Amino acid sequence: MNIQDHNVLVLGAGRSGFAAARLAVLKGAGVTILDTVDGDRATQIAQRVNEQLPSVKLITGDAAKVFDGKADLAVVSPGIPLESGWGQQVTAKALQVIGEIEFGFRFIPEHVKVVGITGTNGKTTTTAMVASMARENGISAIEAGNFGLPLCDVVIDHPDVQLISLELSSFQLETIVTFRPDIAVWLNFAADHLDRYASMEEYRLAKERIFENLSSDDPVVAPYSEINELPLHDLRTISYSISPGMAGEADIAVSTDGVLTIRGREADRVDQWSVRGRHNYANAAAALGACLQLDLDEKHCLAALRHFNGQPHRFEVVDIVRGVTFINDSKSTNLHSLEAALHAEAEKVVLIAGGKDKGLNFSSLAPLVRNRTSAVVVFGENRQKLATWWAGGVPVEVVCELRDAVEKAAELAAPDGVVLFSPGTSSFDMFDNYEHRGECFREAVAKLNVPVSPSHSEFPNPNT
Ligand code: UMA
Ligand code: ADP
Repeated sequence: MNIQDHNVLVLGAGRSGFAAARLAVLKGAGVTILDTVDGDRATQIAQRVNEQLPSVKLITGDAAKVFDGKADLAVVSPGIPLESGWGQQVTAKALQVIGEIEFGFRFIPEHVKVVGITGTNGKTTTTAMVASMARENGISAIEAGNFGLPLCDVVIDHPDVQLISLELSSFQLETIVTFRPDIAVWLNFAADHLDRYASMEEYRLAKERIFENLSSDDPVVAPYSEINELPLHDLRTISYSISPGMAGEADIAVSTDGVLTIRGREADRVDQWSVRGRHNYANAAAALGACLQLDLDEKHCLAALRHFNGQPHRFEVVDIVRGVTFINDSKSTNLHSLEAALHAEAEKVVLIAGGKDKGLNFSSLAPLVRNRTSAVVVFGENRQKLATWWAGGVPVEVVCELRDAVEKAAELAAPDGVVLFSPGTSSFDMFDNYEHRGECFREAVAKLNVPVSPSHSEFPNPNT
């Protein structure tokens, strides 16, 4: 793609927008960045642009909202819906409108392999697994995309990379045009992001765009049970499954007693792997499917799984306190991830759930909650609703703060039990983000380890 002396308009000055602007400048374009933010954040952006991209024109706040200049190319950040009034208005006079993934993709050398990974849950974990399997094979691989590192940054900063394990959100897929991964991985689909999409169908169609430029030789890795529902036409599929009795059906399967089979042949046992939880076996099977299609060595891929410990805040064991295991699954922000977490452990758990009330109805999970938990502690904005939906069967305790939830759960857990923190909704009622929420959980668990001083507990100071 030649953009020398073209006018490039970049929408959004976050990670994607900044990376796209860097790449456009490097390729000789004249660049304008628009960002509707004002105040301190706008000042910070201006400082960064002045220091690192002095040739770029930056327009923020109200001036950005009314911008109506022309451009040869507009590159849109994923957090900005193209259908939004502003998105449409400012891109109306651009000759071409694409997203950051499409823009970066146009500059990736042919020999670099791209594994594109999408799905409602498991993208980050699977993206990291693919990269770690590739590295175990001696290949220089990097995780990028929704994972956190914009594709345009990879193009600039990692010229020697051989494989890009690319996490793709529906937001990013909305604005592709020619993007075509060497291998597409479809993990699963469930309700989410209904604040951005008018319907589940619209959300699904955005995700399914990962397949739209594939040709019949390009492999697609997908769950066995979903293959017939995907728009794959004549594409080559590699199926995987963690459902019972699938060893002879799916190309890659994990049986209920933990045996991994590849095309029916016993290849490994999941008790050799470091990750915990059945949903992570599905992610591992998908990652393996992609890597084997790249002709990576199976033994090295399986070796990677032996020391792949998962990603922080995703079904992560943070501590064992007086025999009780505490699992931090703060990244569980929808019903589907909560459901997976409840299925993940063999024994019943004490569940801590709750958070922002984003309009989700959790009543459908009541039977599973009764089956898979010995007690539940709910906290956060939607706590009363959860308590009502899940009442009956197992004790449901209602508390306000996460710290109290951890203490209560510790009391309720059996001596060798498991406390599972899988909120099932977003964190913005009480925390900056899911990472902050996960750190608070970790701190609350650490406090359980601190012995309470007898003078404090038995003889409280009446003045405090
Ligand atoms: N902005 C406007 N006007 C608007 C909306 C936003 O000017 O109407 C500006 C904001 O002021 C801000 C910038 O746009 O300065 C932010 O752009 P962005 O929201 O696209 O965020 P980036 O920093 O570019 O990060 C994006 C992804 N964010 C989103 O999709 C919301 C990151 O995914 C991704 O890691 C990063 O690109 C690199 O590829 C995050 C995410 O939350 C992790 N993703 C969602 C998820 O996983 O559920 C999809
Ligand atoms: P994503 O990047 O798609 O959000 P993550 O790997 O960050 O996926 O995991 C998000 C949440 O989903 C975590 O709570 C995690 O435990 C859960 N999860 C991971 N893999 C799966 C899966 N295959 N199915 C359902 N839930 C999953």
